[in-house]
Formats: sequence, C-alpha cells, structure tokens
Amino acid sequence: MASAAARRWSEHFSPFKMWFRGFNLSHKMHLYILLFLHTSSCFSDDDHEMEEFLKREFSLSKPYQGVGSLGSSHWELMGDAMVTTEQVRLTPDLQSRQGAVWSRVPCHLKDWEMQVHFKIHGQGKKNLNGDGLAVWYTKERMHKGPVFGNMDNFTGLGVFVDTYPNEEKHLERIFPLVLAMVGNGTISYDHERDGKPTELGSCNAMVRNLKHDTFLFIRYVSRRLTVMIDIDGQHEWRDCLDLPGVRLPKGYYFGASALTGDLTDNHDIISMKLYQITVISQKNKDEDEEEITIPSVDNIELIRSNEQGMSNIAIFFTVLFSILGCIFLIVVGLVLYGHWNETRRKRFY
Ligand SMILES: *[C@@H]1O[C@H](CO)[C@@H](O)[C@H](O)[C@H]1NC(C)=O
Ligand SMILES: *[C@@H]1O[C@H](CO)[C@@H](O)[C@H](O)[C@H]1NC(C)=O
Ligand SMILES: [Ca+2]
Repeated sequence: MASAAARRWSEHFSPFKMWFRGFNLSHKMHLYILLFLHTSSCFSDDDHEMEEFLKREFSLSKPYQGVGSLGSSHWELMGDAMVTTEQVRLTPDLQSRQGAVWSRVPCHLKDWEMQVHFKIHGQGKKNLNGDGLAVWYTKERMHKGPVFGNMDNFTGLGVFVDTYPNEEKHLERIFPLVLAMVGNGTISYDHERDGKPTELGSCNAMVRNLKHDTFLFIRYVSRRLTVMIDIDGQHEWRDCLDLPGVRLPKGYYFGASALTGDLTDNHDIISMKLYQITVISQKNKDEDEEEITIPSVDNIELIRSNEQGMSNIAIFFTVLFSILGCIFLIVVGLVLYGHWNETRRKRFY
C-alpha cells in the first residue's frame, strides 16, 4: 500500500519524476511520512491525495520576460542584480556588491514548494570567496542590508547558502553551509556568527564552481518545513532539514538576494519555480486553522538548546564511565586484598 501511495505521489508530482529515479530510501520515507500526516487511524489509499501545480505568477524562469523593467513582470530587481539570457545575476564576482530579485505579488497559498536552480562561481580560491545567497519568504521586500543583501530583522523565512565562515570557531560546521531561520521582526540574523544563534538547522553543501546544476528545495506543507539540496549532479535530493511546527503567515513575498564584501563570487539564479501543494483529504483535518500573524516555530527553545543537550549527553557518559571505572578498581582491589589476606593466613599457620 505504501509503495502505491508513493507512486501516486510521483504521478501527481510530474516535475518530481526526474528526481524520483534517484530517490534513496530516506527520501521515500519522507514522502510516506508526509502522506501519512493527514490521515488518522484508518489509512486508505483514496483517503487523500496531494497535487502540485506550477504557479507562474510566483515563478521566475527563462527567458525572464520583462524582469527588471517597469512593465508587467511579476519580478523586480534591486541593487546590482542584472538579467542576462542565461540567468539573473544577483551579484557579479566583484567586491562590495549586493543585489536581489523580489516577487511583486504576495503569496496567499497555504502549502507550497519552491525549487531554486542556482549557481555560485568565481575566481577566488577556496575560502577566499563570499558571501553567499539567500532565498526569502518575507513580509518585507526590496530592503538592502547586511544579511546576504537583505535586512537582518526580517519577518518570515530565510534559507541561506553561506559560502564564507565569518566566525572563527566553527568546529562542527563545515562551509559552504545551507541554513534556515524564521525571523519575527525583532530577532536578527547575526552575520558575524553565520546565523548560529537563530538557526533552525543546517547542512554542509559544496556548491561552488561546479560543472553540473545545483538546486535548493524548500517545501512548506501542513506547517512542516523541509529543505533539501541537489548538488551532486545525480538528480537526487539530499535532506538538509525537516521541522514540524513552523508557522508562517500567508501573503508574504518570495525573493532571492546575495552580497559580496572583500570576498566575491557570481551569485546566479537560473530559476525559481513555485508549486502550489494541495492536500486533498476527506477527513475534516486542521482543527487549529486559526490565522497566523507572526512567524514562529513551536518548541524553539528545545531546538536552540540542542547543542547544550549534546554536551549534557557527553557529561552523562563521562560520569557513567567514571563510575564504572571506580567500581572496576574497587572490585580489583577487593580481589587482590582477599588474595593477599589468604596468602598471609597460609603463611601464618
Ligand atoms: C520573537 O522571537 C523572540 C525569540 O524567539 C521572542 O523572544 C520574541 O518575543 C518574539 N517576538 C514576537 C513579536 O513574537
Ligand atoms: C530593523 O532594523 C532597522 C535598522 O537596523 C530599523 O530601522 C527597523 O526599525 C527595524 N525593524 C524592526 C521591525 O524592528
Ligand atoms: Ca557567512
């Protein structure tokens, strides 16, 4: 039944087909989890379906007709961004540039999926390039700023492809890094710390100067945020992060931006394709269908203290092994003492 459900998914998700060939088990598990999400105790194959439709008004693709002109295009350019026949170049491989492309149309879809085809390349040697690009779903649009060419106190979702480690100590994080954050207008992305204090999750992604195509995938369905990457040229989505309980209001704007400082790169967007996801269910789902007004993430404290949790586990094991070690020494000591006592007694008699 499960494989039938997965097949149904792939049939409905025609743009998915090319990816499906390379899908590994964990991705399939993901799909099952999603499919089961909206069904309660009795699952039937016909209980619900998901469908996706490309929404042209929120998508950006070749030949970028009218993008950047004052005309009828749905997309607006900002800063140093430029359109060519091949790409929307957010920044060229030059110092101190910032550019962005923003949708003019607020998106009122409940569930959606954004597939971004991008390219980051330049002359700089490894670790002498920067700073990366960002994909946005935010209340604000067309603002300049320090966070990949946008404001740091944004309201909504930011997914970053950070190609330069600003913070010195980043032992457990390998760059380039894909990272997601939900901002609520009062908290800020800390560029000097590569967004560590506010990250919801991240993964390593070697995306620079590659010959094959590179993609970023952001899905927001039933308040679940899933980020995947396809950067190995295998037509395979790799998990980056997957988080339930993400509350994003409707009516925000999609955008992409990039920034260079002392270090540079070309940051190109080849396409941004937005799919509307429709979860059709016969069950009366969504008990809590109340309108979301401020972006937030459920149990954010738990996610933030994750690192703390890891060191607690380390402490736990250290203490455990210390105790086991002590017990071992005591046992050995007692055995030796017993032995010594016995030999002494033998000698005595
Ligand atoms: C924004 O998030 C921070 C930290 O999670 C929280 O302390 C603050 O109250 C939130 N602000 C609003 C307006 O919700
Ligand atoms: C965000 O920061 C800018 C400049 O740092 C400030 O002018 C603006 O009022 C801030 N916005 C919010 C919503 O706090
Ligand atoms: Ca950085």
